[in-house]
Amino acid sequence: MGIMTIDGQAIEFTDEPNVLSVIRKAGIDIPTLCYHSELSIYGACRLCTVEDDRGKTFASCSEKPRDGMIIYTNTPRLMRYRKLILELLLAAHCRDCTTCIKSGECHLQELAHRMGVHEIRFENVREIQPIDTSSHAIIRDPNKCILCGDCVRMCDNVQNINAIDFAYRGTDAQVIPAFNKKIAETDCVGCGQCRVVCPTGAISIHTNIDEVWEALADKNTKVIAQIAPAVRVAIGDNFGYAKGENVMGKLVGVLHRLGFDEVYDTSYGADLTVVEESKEFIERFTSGEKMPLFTSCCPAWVKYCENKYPEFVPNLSTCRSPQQMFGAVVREYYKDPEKNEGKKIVSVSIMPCTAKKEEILRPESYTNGKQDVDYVLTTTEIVRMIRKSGIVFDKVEIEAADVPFGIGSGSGVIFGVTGGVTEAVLRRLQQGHNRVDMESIKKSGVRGDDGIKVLTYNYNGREIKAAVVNGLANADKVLQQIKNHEAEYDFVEVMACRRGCIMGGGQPVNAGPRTRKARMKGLYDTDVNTQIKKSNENPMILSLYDTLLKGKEHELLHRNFSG
Ligand code: HC1
Ligand code: SF4
Repeated sequence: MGIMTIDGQAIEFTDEPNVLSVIRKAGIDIPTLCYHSELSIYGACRLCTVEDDRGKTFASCSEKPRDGMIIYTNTPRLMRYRKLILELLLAAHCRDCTTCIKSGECHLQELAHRMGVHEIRFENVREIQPIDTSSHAIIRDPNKCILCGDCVRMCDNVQNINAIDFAYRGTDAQVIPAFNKKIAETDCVGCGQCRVVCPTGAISIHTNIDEVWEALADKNTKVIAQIAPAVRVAIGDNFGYAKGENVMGKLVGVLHRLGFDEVYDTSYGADLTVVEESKEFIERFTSGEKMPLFTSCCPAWVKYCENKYPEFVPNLSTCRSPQQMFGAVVREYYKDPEKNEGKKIVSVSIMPCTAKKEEILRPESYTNGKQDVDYVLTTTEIVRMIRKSGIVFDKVEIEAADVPFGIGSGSGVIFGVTGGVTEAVLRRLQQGHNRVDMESIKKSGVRGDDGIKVLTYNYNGREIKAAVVNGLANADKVLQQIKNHEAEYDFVEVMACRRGCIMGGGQPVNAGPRTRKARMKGLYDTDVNTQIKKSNENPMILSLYDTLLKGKEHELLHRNFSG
């Protein structure tokens, strides 16, 4: 603890990790390009450089706060310095800003405007590099990379994958996959978290917007949408709503206006997953085989497990993810000529996640050798489509999702936040279903945004020990514990993205702690306002088991993992 003077203001600090955090505490939004509070400090961009009372300059992100420090953040020298840094960065950057996918959201562009960089005195001598479109999740454009290293540290520190790294030196330096491979040839799991922290358009979403426009325009096609839980609380603030507000009703209305014939809710698919996964869990818990059971609804996690821990593949639940269960059920439902009206069915899912684009292509999730979901659009892509259409989001009347697949329980909705799958499964196992029963599960330690949470639950006199994990580096720690017999669990939920799908790689960017909390609260509030709390009490699910799913549970709802 101590006091430092920032631009003449006395500011107290306690456990702030660096001078930059104290400056931000003082209400000064000092520019940075390579600083993220959750990543290791790199100190490369130097934009956060400040000056002390003796005229010494230093990067505030990599300096510890000391009692009695006197610093200045906005002297003419610093202003000139920052402008020069940006000018140099822009000099080595491709300048197709008007057509860049990141235009309007690009942090470099924003800072250049803020710092008054309106001309660049230097010539761009960097050689043009090929764009890597090999991944179905992300696209890498090295010509837009400013070498801040944010993606490298995200992929390493948070996801423990190291699919990309710095290569070469000096003006030849680049961020590339090892041995200059294509990104699809690496261990990349498609989580898109590198894209979330990339300040420019160097990493972007592999978009499927054009294919979906085409389907929407085709009169002989019935286009079906499913909306994932985490989308509804992340899209509204792009159209003037409060952060985290659930705008599902508006979104359904907008999608109908865009031309989607039926708009359903992936929470329905999540309810199916809960019913199937709970059944599978109890079978394994009773027999003791293939324990602990790992959830398998996050495709980036599944890929990570296959790549790095193939010995644990049998522990993954055989359940398809909610997206895939939903896709299979929808495909089956529309086989009926009365339902498809003689039209081709195009199934589109609206997801917070880039890895879902790869999941739809995994053959073990196909039904009878056929792909179920045709396209995945991320929240970011659907925002772009809505903007392009000119539809004014808040002018559209709210609408309910369509039947029969538009009703999800509260359990299905909370899938979008870390701990949601575990909480939903425990609800399923709980005998009662009143407020008190639900409250006891909520208080079990399943909620909150810690990277690893451990909890126990009493099931018929036997203790179930569960671990709830988010972030793949955290998953790695838990897998190592299990492997080394340092911990024993019965049920392990893993979501690759920190805090779960609400922070997925396809969500709109620039989401700080306030946004994270608001999205989390948005989903939990939705659950509170949903009368059906347990997946197995969703009447639309129950009727499905007696009709379309009869004898087809395995064919439509389960898969076989490779490895
Ligand atoms: Fe998710 Fe899931 S919760 S994986 O985060 O299990 O993407 O929202 O749709 O499939 O339901 C994502 C979210 C999503 C699936 C569900
Ligand atoms: Fe790494 Fe995920 Fe980016 Fe792939 S998508 S490079 S795994 S952060």
